[in-house]
Amino acid sequence: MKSNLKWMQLPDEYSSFDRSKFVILPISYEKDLTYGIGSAKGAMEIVKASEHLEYYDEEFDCEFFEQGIYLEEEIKLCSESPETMVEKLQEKVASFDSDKFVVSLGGDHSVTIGLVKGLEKIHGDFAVLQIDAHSDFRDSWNGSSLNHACVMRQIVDKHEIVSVGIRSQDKDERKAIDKNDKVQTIYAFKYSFDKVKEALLSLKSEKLYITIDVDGFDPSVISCTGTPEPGGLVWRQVIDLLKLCFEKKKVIGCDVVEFAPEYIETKDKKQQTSRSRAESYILARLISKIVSFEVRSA
Ligand SMILES: [Mn+2]
Repeated sequence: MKSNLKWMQLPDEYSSFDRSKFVILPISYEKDLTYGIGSAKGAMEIVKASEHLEYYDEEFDCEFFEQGIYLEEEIKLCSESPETMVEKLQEKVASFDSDKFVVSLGGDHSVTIGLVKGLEKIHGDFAVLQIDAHSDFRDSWNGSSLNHACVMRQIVDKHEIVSVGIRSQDKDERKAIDKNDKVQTIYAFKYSFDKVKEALLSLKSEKLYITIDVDGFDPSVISCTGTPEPGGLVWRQVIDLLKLCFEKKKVIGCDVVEFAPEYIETKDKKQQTSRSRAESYILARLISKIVSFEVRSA
């Protein structure tokens, strides 16, 4: 059954596929997680929260929906193998024309493997900026190399990587990253805007894909995620660094992953906790900022 949900409940004029530059792609997928669960439901909670967004962005002085924002049907992949998930997302993303800007929501971080493969077919060469608490650079995890702990390791052979906000890793990951000259890591404890700028300017590719694991944020901003880590990036830091990406590079798309909403059961219904509801809204707002950056920089 097709749902009637629309991003921000935009009228048809601003939300039909043909007239929209932006495509929101909600993904439900989680497998073999490390600690907490629930990222399968993250995308649709962000979509529902988008209903409460203002149509105007004060920072960029623009009505960012004007180029159109189309909401795809939710892609449900929880019962699929990691291999099938990667294949299906790759096909889906490769089916869009290069003038669409795809914003994928949800799932655990392994979805990025499929999304990036799909974008390779459209855009060829590009670098990847990762906002994350974890390096995600393991060779395999729980018996699979297509696991959320291995995402960047899967991507690095074809793409330069800038990782920002990292504050949790394994010794072997550290060794692998240090000897791989395609990876630049800006650890959370050494974070500065200038370091991000320097890293972006050093990239060979003009094009950039952005993957945002919500645990890159400090838990005071986003706590509903499988593995929250203290000492992360705050809202303003993330907004400023994203803005910089759009100023310095041609951003070709992005994803926001690992949001795991929390629920409480009352006698007649199950609903998000107030914290989780707030975070769904914060992430919807993050998407409207990203759309604004692209509208302003295009
Ligand atoms: Mn991650």
